[in-house]
Amino acid sequence: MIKLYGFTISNYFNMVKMALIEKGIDYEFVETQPSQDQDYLAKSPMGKVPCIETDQGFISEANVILEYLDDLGTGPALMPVDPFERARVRELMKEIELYIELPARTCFAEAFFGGSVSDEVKDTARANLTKGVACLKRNGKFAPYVAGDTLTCADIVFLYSVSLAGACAKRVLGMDLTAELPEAKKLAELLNSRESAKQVAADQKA
Ligand SMILES: N[C@@H](CCC(=O)N[C@@H](CS)C(=O)NCC(=O)O)C(=O)O
Repeated sequence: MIKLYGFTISNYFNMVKMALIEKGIDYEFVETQPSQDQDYLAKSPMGKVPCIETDQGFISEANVILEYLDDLGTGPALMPVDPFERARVRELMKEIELYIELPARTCFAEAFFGGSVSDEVKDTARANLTKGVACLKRNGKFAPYVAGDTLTCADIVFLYSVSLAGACAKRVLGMDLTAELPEAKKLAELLNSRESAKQVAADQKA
């Protein structure tokens, strides 16, 4: 059985958890904090969560894990079959992580952990987030899912990245991240109404 390492507050962890639930794959939860200990680095080479343990070994990086789970072939597909459409889903996942999640993360210390970040960092984050959201508006289909008419891995990344980045942007930058992207609000509602997302949210709350 797959073991899922991480903790329920982690948005990246929750992406993998939602995918496991969507696909109906049994897993064992191993509560784990990120760590630079040699033991954990042997599992997750950057010491980050999530990672999963399979019969063949460990895999880290959330969107790689999402695709691996889909490749197992159990449950509903979360990636298109067509190579071009698959690439489009990967493109969206990468854009969301690089241009929305990561700029927002530069302000997480102030948003969520009682720290503070400089005005310079905030200005850079604001500029990068504005570009990242414009990219998502330009490239997302929202029909109603981010890559088209079917739920894909990109929706899972979207749900847990854009919501957290939005909360961070509001708190630290006074910015409504999706003000220009009402489609994103609708999609988040749609995704949050799925049983998988409800379960993830309930576990997070607990
Ligand atoms: N690119 C990684 C990012 C994972 C990540 O940043 N996880 C956070 C927890 S939400 C973490 O482990 N942070 C500790 C660290 O960066 O050392 C992925 O896709 O899984």
